[in-house]
Amino acid sequence: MRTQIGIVGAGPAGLVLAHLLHLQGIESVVIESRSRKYIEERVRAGLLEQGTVDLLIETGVGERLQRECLTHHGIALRFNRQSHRIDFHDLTGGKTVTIYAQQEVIKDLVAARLKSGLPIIFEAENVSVHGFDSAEKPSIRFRADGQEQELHCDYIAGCDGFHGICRPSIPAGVLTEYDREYPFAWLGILAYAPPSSDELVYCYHPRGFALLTMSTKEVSRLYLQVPHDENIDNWSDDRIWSELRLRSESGEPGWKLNEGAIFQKNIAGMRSYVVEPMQHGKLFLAGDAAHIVPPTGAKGLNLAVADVRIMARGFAEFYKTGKTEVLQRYSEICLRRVWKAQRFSWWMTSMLHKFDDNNAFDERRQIAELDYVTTSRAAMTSLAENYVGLPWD
Ligand code: RFL
Ligand code: PHB
Repeated sequence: MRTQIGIVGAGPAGLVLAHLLHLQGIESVVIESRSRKYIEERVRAGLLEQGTVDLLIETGVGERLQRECLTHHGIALRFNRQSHRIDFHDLTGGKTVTIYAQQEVIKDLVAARLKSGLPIIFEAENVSVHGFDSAEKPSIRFRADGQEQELHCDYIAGCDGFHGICRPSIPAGVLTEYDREYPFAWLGILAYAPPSSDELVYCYHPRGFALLTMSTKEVSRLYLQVPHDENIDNWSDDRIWSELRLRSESGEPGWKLNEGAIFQKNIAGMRSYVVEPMQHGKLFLAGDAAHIVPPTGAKGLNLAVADVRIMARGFAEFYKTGKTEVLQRYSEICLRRVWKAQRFSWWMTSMLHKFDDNNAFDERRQIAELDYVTTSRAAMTSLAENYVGLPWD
């Protein structure tokens, strides 16, 4: 089997890349270890930056998104029992963010690709990448439909997420890892309860952080800061609701947390991680395969899309002109944006979470920071422009 670009992973990075390449007339094959059903049903958050939404619409896969999404013009930061709104629309010259779950983006991209008759190989086993750092042509070996197969290609795109095989296939000594783990995790739930507020509410509370967000107008998505090694069995539905009520309490007249049946519960760790460079020979990494952020800034999917936008530009330049200027600078171009998103995600996380080693000084400082961010137009603008997404490059 032969193609121009072999793509490992059918997450947002792999599928958006395959779509952008197709629009440029570049062939690719997507190789995914899970089933179509699994990737289309894996429930993930989906807060999309303005630029991500614009890209999906402009490239013809935003039709259902436009019909079903929820557009948000701002968020609230809540502390000392008071909410403070950050008005993105006003502060960024009309930009907004959009709620549309990640698995819905996946469904739309898979449907578009299959409708065009283009290949995605699901349930590929023993995927491995070869020949990307030598003069020979790269290839991807895997087992599918009961047969060992090999895909020969010009380049490999490693879009296989944080636990994938592409990054670890790069020889030792090439990559430098930058890593920070946080001493807490997020317990997340989905509940059949209409959102209590039209916009997201980020709550700083002496008991720990809480986030009120939503999946649809009928389903709330709610998060609580918990210790990093917390066991989900310690959290009954009653305990979750009582903790959410406490942490989201507000003096606003009429404030009430809407409650309902919880139908999903999980705990996810928090980490900041980057590898440099994001490329080696003819293997290019994108999305979570190269970097992860704590979810407080809602940047993960958006960064994955931003990476593959640059990668697609590089491949287009190569196939049109034979030049590799953009490909050679791929890592450098992406990392400037990645590090700004890392900084923002770390800053939001540090400002809003309770750290066990915080003393009374740190707590006062955190409140002063929140007070500043919600009263200075300059500080609010800085938060807003990062949240809606910095320019692509
Ligand atoms: P993905 O989505 O992990 O996709 C990788 C794909 O590769 C497949 N794979 C393999 N395929 C072949 N061979 C192998 N050996 C393979 N190994 C793995 C996997 O099955 C999968 O299909 O990576 P990608 O494409 O880079 O996309 C990254 C995003 O998914 C991720 O950053 C976001 O989910 C992060 N994230 C959020 N991002 C946002 O932009 N907005 C949000 O609101 C948001 N909220 C979140 C989040 C992540 C969270 N968790 C679970 C940490 C909230 C949470 C709680
Ligand atoms: C979500 O909707 O699940 C979500 C929103 C914003 C975040 C993280 C998660 O910062």
